[in-house]
Amino acid sequence: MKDLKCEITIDEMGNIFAVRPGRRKDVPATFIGSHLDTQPTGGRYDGILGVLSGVESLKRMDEMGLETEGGVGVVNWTNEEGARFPVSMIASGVWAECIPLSKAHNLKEVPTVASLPTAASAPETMKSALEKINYLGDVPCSYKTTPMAAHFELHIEQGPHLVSAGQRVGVVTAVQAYRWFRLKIIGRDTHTGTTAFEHRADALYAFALMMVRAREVAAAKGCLASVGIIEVAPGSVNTVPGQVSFSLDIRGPETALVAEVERELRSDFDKIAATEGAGIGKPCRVEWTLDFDSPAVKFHEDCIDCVQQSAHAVVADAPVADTKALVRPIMSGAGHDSVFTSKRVPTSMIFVPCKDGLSHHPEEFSSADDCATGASVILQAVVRYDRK
Ligand code: HGY
Ligand code: MN
Ligand code: MN
Ligand code: MN
Repeated sequence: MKDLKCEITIDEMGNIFAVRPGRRKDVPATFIGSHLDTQPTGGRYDGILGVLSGVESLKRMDEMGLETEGGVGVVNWTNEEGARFPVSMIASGVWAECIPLSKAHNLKEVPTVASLPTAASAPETMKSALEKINYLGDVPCSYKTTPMAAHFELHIEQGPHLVSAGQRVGVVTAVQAYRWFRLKIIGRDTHTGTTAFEHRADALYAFALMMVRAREVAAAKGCLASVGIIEVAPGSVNTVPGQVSFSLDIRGPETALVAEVERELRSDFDKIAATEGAGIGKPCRVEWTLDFDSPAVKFHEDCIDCVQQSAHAVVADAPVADTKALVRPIMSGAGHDSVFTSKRVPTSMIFVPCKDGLSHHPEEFSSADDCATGASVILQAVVRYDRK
């Protein structure tokens, strides 16, 4: 960024905004945004491609000597993944004034991540982590303080559809709904050698039955239910676990379906808990905590149209008969910062294919050609939008 003449600000969520000024100072800049944070075993493209496409776009504008009407900016949204601080898309959520700053700053590091050699020695809050790396800016984190004319995001698909159909660009029309919970099953610690099955309140056995049920209920409704973090206590070979805490990520194409899965699992988990330990009159019980709720989002037609035209223009010189086949509408299975920016400003998003549809994995890969195609579409869309 050093050779780009940009105005850089960092806000109180650590979001970094770099704006290349345009002719007019009285209108907000148009932003290209995504995130640089990743997963414990994340890849090199999820989020990072989007931010780099923004930097590359500003460089290309400089090389072309292009003067835009409004400014054009790049934004790196903090903690989009929710891997280190367990609420995803939180910094764009605070910017959109959909999540309170206090909730974000008080988030405690996920213990498994806190134990990673690269993370801090003891679990810390998001605010202290931002202070430690000097990313706790004094600019309020809000769309009112850092207004945007529009937000464009380039991302790898993180799924199999584009790559299996040989398509080049996915124009994101919608993002599925998802909810994140923390659950705790409370049973009773007992000796593994002296306690018959019917005299146990085995929290881990109850958890195993709940996992099977979660997949059955979610699959029946075309949804997904996943557990990514589990902690078993007391954690001894010869003590039946009396407590299991775990994360639950429920996703579906419609908000109502996710709500139905949640409702059904709450009742089914209670039934499973009630049977485990009934023999001793001390059945297990389940506690739920909702950490995050992102309803399904549809992007506005006008925004989709802007990137649609740019995508066709970019692939037009591809050596294939029908370029229409190279660009397709697509729903996103993953959450993105565009979910929250779309609540406040015109937002559009495009995908490029990734190898085997793999993501949140070290072998995540998108070819240089696909990355370049995506970045060209974003550059074209921003210039097109600026000239509207
Ligand atoms: O969880 C997600 O969909 C994204 O990786 N934040
Ligand atoms: Mn991402
Ligand atoms: Mn991700
Ligand atoms: Mn049921």
